[in-house]
Amino acid sequence: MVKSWKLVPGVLALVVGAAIVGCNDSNDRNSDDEQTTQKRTSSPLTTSLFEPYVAYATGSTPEAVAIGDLDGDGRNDIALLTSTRNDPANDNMVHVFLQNPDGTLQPRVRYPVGRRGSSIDIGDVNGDGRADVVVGDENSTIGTRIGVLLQNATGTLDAIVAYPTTSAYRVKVADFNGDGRADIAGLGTALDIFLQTDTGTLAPPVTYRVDRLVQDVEALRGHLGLDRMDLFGHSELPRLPWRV
Ligand SMILES: [Ca+2]
Ligand SMILES: [Ca+2]
Repeated sequence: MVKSWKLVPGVLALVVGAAIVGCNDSNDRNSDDEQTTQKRTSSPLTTSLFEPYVAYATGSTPEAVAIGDLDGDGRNDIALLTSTRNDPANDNMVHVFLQNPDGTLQPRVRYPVGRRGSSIDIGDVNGDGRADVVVGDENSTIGTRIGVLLQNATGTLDAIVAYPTTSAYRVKVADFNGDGRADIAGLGTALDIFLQTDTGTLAPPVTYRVDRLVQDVEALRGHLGLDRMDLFGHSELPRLPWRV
Protein backbone atom coordinates (compact mmCIF):
# COMPACT_ATOMS: atom_id res chain seq x y z
CA MET A 1 0.00 0.00 0.00
CA VAL A 2 1.31 3.43 -0.92
CA LYS A 3 0.69 6.54 1.07
CA SER A 4 2.24 9.94 0.65
CA TRP A 5 2.48 13.40 2.06
CA LYS A 6 4.11 16.59 0.95
CA LEU A 7 6.73 17.59 3.47
CA VAL A 8 8.12 20.91 2.33
CA PRO A 9 7.96 22.74 -0.98
CA GLY A 10 9.88 20.75 -3.56
CA VAL A 11 10.01 17.54 -1.59
CA LEU A 12 7.56 14.69 -1.79
CA ALA A 13 7.78 11.81 0.66
CA LEU A 14 6.15 8.52 -0.13
CA VAL A 15 5.62 5.47 2.02
CA VAL A 16 5.54 2.14 0.24
CA GLY A 17 4.80 -0.63 2.65
CA ALA A 18 7.47 -0.14 5.26
CA ALA A 19 9.70 2.03 3.10
CA ILE A 20 9.80 5.78 2.86
CA VAL A 21 10.27 7.05 -0.67
CA GLY A 22 11.00 10.71 -1.32
CA CYS A 23 10.89 12.85 -4.43
CA ASN A 24 13.23 15.81 -4.50
CA ASP A 25 13.20 18.03 -7.53
CA SER A 26 16.67 19.36 -6.87
CA ASN A 27 18.37 16.29 -8.27
CA ASP A 28 17.71 16.41 -12.00
CA ARG A 29 17.64 20.09 -12.72
CA ASN A 30 20.12 19.47 -15.53
CA SER A 31 18.95 16.07 -16.69
CA ASP A 32 15.36 16.22 -17.73
CA ASP A 33 14.99 12.71 -18.99
CA GLU A 34 17.15 10.83 -16.58
CA GLN A 35 15.51 9.81 -13.38
CA THR A 36 17.84 9.84 -10.46
CA THR A 37 17.33 7.73 -7.43
CA GLN A 38 19.13 7.97 -4.19
CA LYS A 39 18.94 6.03 -1.00
CA ARG A 40 19.77 7.74 2.22
CA THR A 41 20.86 5.89 5.23
CA SER A 42 20.13 8.67 7.67
CA SER A 43 17.51 11.35 7.48
CA PRO A 44 15.17 13.28 9.74
CA LEU A 45 12.42 11.38 7.90
CA THR A 46 13.62 7.97 8.97
CA THR A 47 12.14 6.34 12.01
CA SER A 48 12.38 2.85 13.35
CA LEU A 49 9.19 2.04 11.51
CA PHE A 50 10.45 2.73 8.03
CA GLU A 51 13.27 1.95 5.71
CA PRO A 52 15.33 4.80 4.25
CA TYR A 53 13.40 6.72 1.68
CA VAL A 54 14.19 6.83 -2.02
CA ALA A 55 14.10 10.05 -4.02
CA TYR A 56 12.61 10.26 -7.48
CA ALA A 57 13.46 13.51 -9.22
CA THR A 58 10.74 15.58 -10.86
CA GLY A 59 12.83 18.45 -12.21
CA SER A 60 10.25 21.05 -11.32
CA THR A 61 8.23 21.97 -8.26
CA PRO A 62 5.90 19.17 -7.12
CA GLU A 63 2.58 20.83 -6.52
CA ALA A 64 0.27 17.92 -5.75
CA VAL A 65 0.26 14.14 -5.81
CA ALA A 66 -2.37 11.43 -6.18
CA ILE A 67 -2.11 7.72 -5.48
CA GLY A 68 -4.08 5.15 -7.43
CA ASP A 69 -3.83 2.13 -9.66
CA LEU A 70 -3.48 3.72 -13.07
CA ASP A 71 -2.60 0.63 -15.08
CA GLY A 72 -4.98 -1.78 -13.39
CA ASP A 73 -2.35 -4.23 -12.17
CA GLY A 74 -3.48 -4.03 -8.56
CA ARG A 75 -0.52 -1.91 -7.50
CA ASN A 76 -0.86 1.72 -6.60
CA ASP A 77 0.87 4.16 -8.89
CA ILE A 78 1.64 7.86 -8.59
CA ALA A 79 0.47 10.84 -10.56
CA LEU A 80 2.31 14.00 -9.62
CA LEU A 81 1.57 17.52 -10.80
CA THR A 82 4.37 20.02 -11.15
CA SER A 83 4.03 23.76 -11.39
CA THR A 84 6.84 25.98 -12.62
CA ARG A 85 10.54 26.30 -11.95
CA ASN A 86 11.86 27.65 -15.24
CA ASP A 87 12.25 24.10 -16.45
CA PRO A 88 10.15 23.76 -19.61
CA ALA A 89 10.67 20.01 -19.88
CA ASN A 90 9.13 19.47 -16.46
CA ASP A 91 7.02 22.54 -15.69
CA ASN A 92 3.25 22.19 -15.69
CA MET A 93 3.26 18.47 -16.24
CA VAL A 94 1.54 15.38 -14.93
CA HIS A 95 4.31 12.92 -14.06
CA VAL A 96 3.12 9.32 -13.94
CA PHE A 97 5.21 6.79 -12.01
CA LEU A 98 3.89 3.25 -12.39
CA GLN A 99 4.75 0.81 -9.65
CA ASN A 100 6.83 -2.27 -10.42
CA PRO A 101 6.09 -5.68 -8.86
CA ASP A 102 9.05 -5.14 -6.50
CA GLY A 103 7.56 -1.92 -5.18
CA THR A 104 9.90 0.42 -6.99
CA LEU A 105 8.66 2.99 -9.46
CA GLN A 106 9.18 2.93 -13.19
CA PRO A 107 10.73 5.94 -14.93
CA ARG A 108 8.13 8.64 -15.17
CA VAL A 109 6.05 9.49 -18.20
CA ARG A 110 5.13 13.16 -18.52
CA TYR A 111 1.99 14.75 -19.89
CA PRO A 112 1.67 18.51 -20.34
CA VAL A 113 -1.26 20.34 -18.76
CA GLY A 114 -0.51 23.71 -20.32
CA ARG A 115 -0.58 25.90 -17.25
CA ARG A 116 0.06 25.88 -13.57
CA GLY A 117 -2.28 23.68 -11.57
CA SER A 118 -2.79 23.15 -7.88
CA SER A 119 -4.32 19.72 -7.38
CA ILE A 120 -4.63 16.28 -8.92
CA ASP A 121 -6.64 13.13 -8.44
CA ILE A 122 -7.14 9.74 -10.07
CA GLY A 123 -10.36 7.99 -11.00
CA ASP A 124 -12.36 6.56 -13.88
CA VAL A 125 -14.34 9.61 -14.89
CA ASN A 126 -15.69 8.22 -18.15
CA GLY A 127 -16.70 4.76 -16.99
CA ASP A 128 -14.54 2.74 -19.37
CA GLY A 129 -12.78 0.83 -16.61
CA ARG A 130 -9.50 2.69 -16.99
CA ALA A 131 -8.33 5.17 -14.37
CA ASP A 132 -7.98 8.72 -15.58
CA VAL A 133 -6.21 11.77 -14.19
CA VAL A 134 -7.93 15.00 -13.20
CA VAL A 135 -6.14 18.25 -12.40
CA GLY A 136 -7.44 21.52 -11.09
CA ASP A 137 -6.30 25.09 -11.20
CA GLU A 138 -7.95 28.23 -10.00
CA ASN A 139 -6.91 31.40 -11.77
CA SER A 140 -8.89 34.63 -11.60
CA THR A 141 -7.05 36.08 -14.59
CA ILE A 142 -7.19 33.39 -17.24
CA GLY A 143 -10.06 31.39 -15.78
CA THR A 144 -10.58 28.49 -13.42
CA ARG A 145 -10.85 25.03 -14.86
CA ILE A 146 -10.60 21.36 -14.24
CA GLY A 147 -8.58 19.34 -16.71
CA VAL A 148 -9.22 15.70 -17.57
CA LEU A 149 -6.60 13.38 -19.06
CA LEU A 150 -8.41 10.22 -20.06
CA GLN A 151 -6.49 6.97 -20.17
CA ASN A 152 -6.67 5.32 -23.56
CA ALA A 153 -6.51 1.67 -24.54
CA THR A 154 -2.72 1.77 -24.84
CA GLY A 155 -2.37 2.76 -21.20
CA THR A 156 -1.23 6.30 -21.88
CA LEU A 157 -3.10 9.50 -21.16
CA ASP A 158 -4.85 11.52 -23.84
CA ALA A 159 -4.28 15.24 -24.13
CA ILE A 160 -5.88 17.32 -21.44
CA VAL A 161 -9.48 18.44 -21.97
CA ALA A 162 -10.40 21.53 -19.98
CA TYR A 163 -13.75 22.19 -18.32
CA PRO A 164 -14.24 25.80 -17.18
CA THR A 165 -15.70 26.10 -13.74
CA THR A 166 -15.87 28.45 -10.78
CA SER A 167 -13.82 26.46 -8.28
CA ALA A 168 -10.95 24.06 -8.77
CA TYR A 169 -8.25 24.89 -6.30
CA ARG A 170 -8.68 21.32 -5.07
CA VAL A 171 -10.19 18.52 -7.13
CA LYS A 172 -11.52 15.21 -5.93
CA VAL A 173 -12.80 12.21 -7.87
CA ALA A 174 -15.47 10.18 -6.11
CA ASP A 175 -19.03 8.98 -6.55
CA PHE A 176 -20.95 11.92 -5.14
CA ASN A 177 -24.45 10.81 -6.04
CA GLY A 178 -24.24 7.09 -5.38
CA ASP A 179 -24.89 5.90 -8.91
CA GLY A 180 -21.67 3.91 -9.07
CA ARG A 181 -19.94 6.34 -11.40
CA ALA A 182 -16.99 8.49 -10.43
CA ASP A 183 -17.74 12.21 -10.47
CA ILE A 184 -15.49 15.24 -10.13
CA ALA A 185 -15.65 17.96 -7.52
CA GLY A 186 -13.74 21.22 -7.49
CA LEU A 187 -13.37 23.21 -4.31
CA GLY A 188 -12.25 26.78 -3.95
CA THR A 189 -14.39 29.76 -3.20
CA ALA A 190 -17.34 27.46 -3.93
CA LEU A 191 -17.92 23.78 -4.50
CA ASP A 192 -18.57 22.61 -8.04
CA ILE A 193 -19.72 19.07 -8.80
CA PHE A 194 -19.43 17.53 -12.25
CA LEU A 195 -21.54 14.38 -12.27
CA GLN A 196 -20.66 11.63 -14.71
CA THR A 197 -23.58 10.75 -16.93
CA ASP A 198 -24.59 7.21 -17.87
CA THR A 199 -22.83 7.68 -21.19
CA GLY A 200 -19.51 8.50 -19.56
CA THR A 201 -19.55 12.23 -20.18
CA LEU A 202 -19.49 14.97 -17.58
CA ALA A 203 -22.64 16.94 -16.93
CA PRO A 204 -22.35 20.73 -16.53
CA PRO A 205 -21.20 21.55 -13.01
CA VAL A 206 -23.55 22.33 -10.18
CA THR A 207 -22.23 24.98 -7.82
CA TYR A 208 -22.71 24.87 -4.07
CA ARG A 209 -21.98 27.78 -1.80
CA VAL A 210 -19.13 27.36 0.65
CA ASP A 211 -19.50 29.67 3.62
CA ARG A 212 -18.29 27.74 6.63
CA LEU A 213 -14.59 27.71 7.35
CA VAL A 214 -13.45 24.75 9.41
CA GLN A 215 -9.92 23.78 10.32
CA ASP A 216 -10.55 20.73 12.45
CA VAL A 217 -13.24 18.54 10.98
CA GLU A 218 -13.10 15.97 13.74
CA ALA A 219 -13.53 18.68 16.36
CA LEU A 220 -16.54 19.97 14.46
CA ARG A 221 -18.10 16.50 14.38
CA GLY A 222 -17.63 16.22 18.11
CA HIS A 223 -18.97 19.72 18.70
CA LEU A 224 -22.09 18.91 16.72
CA GLY A 225 -22.54 15.63 18.60
CA LEU A 226 -22.65 13.57 15.43
CA ASP A 227 -21.61 9.95 15.23
CA ARG A 228 -20.66 10.44 11.63
CA MET A 229 -20.31 13.35 9.28
CA ASP A 230 -20.16 13.00 5.51
CA LEU A 231 -17.67 15.64 4.60
CA PHE A 232 -16.46 16.86 1.29
CA GLY A 233 -13.86 19.36 2.25
CA HIS A 234 -12.83 22.32 4.29
CA SER A 235 -10.65 25.33 3.91
CA GLU A 236 -9.79 28.24 6.16
CA LEU A 237 -8.83 30.30 3.15
CA PRO A 238 -8.73 29.34 -0.50
CA ARG A 239 -4.98 28.74 -0.29
CA LEU A 240 -5.19 26.27 2.55
CA PRO A 241 -5.64 22.55 2.07
CA TRP A 242 -8.79 20.62 2.55
CA ARG A 243 -9.61 17.28 4.04
CA VAL A 244 -11.72 14.52 2.67
CA1 LIG B 1 -0.57 -0.01 -10.95
CA1 LIG C 1 -11.52 6.08 -17.77
